[in-house]
Amino acid sequence: MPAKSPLLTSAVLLTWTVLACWHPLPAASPEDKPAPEVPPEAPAAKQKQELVVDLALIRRAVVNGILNAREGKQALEFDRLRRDKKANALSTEEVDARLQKIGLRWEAGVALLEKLADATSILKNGGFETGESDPADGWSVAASHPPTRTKATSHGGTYSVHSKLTNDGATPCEGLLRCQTPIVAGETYRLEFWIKPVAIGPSYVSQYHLQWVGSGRSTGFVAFTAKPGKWTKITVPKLVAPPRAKQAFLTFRFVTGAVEGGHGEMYIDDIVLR
Ligand SMILES: [Ca+2]
Repeated sequence: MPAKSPLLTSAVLLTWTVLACWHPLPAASPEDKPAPEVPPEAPAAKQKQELVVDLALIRRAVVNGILNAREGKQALEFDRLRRDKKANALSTEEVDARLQKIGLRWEAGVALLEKLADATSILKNGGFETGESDPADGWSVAASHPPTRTKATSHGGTYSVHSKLTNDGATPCEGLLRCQTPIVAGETYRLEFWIKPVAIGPSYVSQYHLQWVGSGRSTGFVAFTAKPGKWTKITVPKLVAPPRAKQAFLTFRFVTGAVEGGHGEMYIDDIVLR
């Protein structure tokens, strides 16, 4: 057997050493990039999470004034119908017969379940429907031009909150809408709300700010906007409560800059954190 050349032996050893030490780096994924703490203005969720309709949820919706007792019963029965239809491919006649028994049209049933989804929110009175005074139960307002509760328009129910700012000369205006709710550190939350801008004038900015009380962290002020004239849903997914966070302190800020003619007007409704 011919002796191995020392050169070949060294080459083999080197290859083995390199192979043994080489750990391929994982492929770069979007998560590797330093992501902003929260995504900026995000479009409405394309896929809604499946709503689990049970008696506890119905009870919560009724207690919070999201549905009345009759609607609660209808929502429960409609959800059963929806599931049966999906599983058993019911005929049109069978669906119609059951809808008649429930006392609903299909679209009305879907609308009830959408309202019911708000009952999964950990924010109380996100639709501003309850409260004797301005702004509404569970909310506070502040700054030079505080927003007001109104019946002028709403996304859901009767009420929404309105902010209208018009600079006097170049003096800026600001309105704050706030609420606070207990949260669980480490859990992932999702913020949803509806806005209807009326006018977005020079220097006008609308923002949300979520402070994780107890952790010293926040999302910072994040701007949101939409086309004036119609209700638009803003969704902020994947808000992870940091360690030691005990409460979420949510602020909506409407503000103009120090410019002549600065103005802006917006309605906000159905604010949900879940
Ligand atoms: Ca409302």
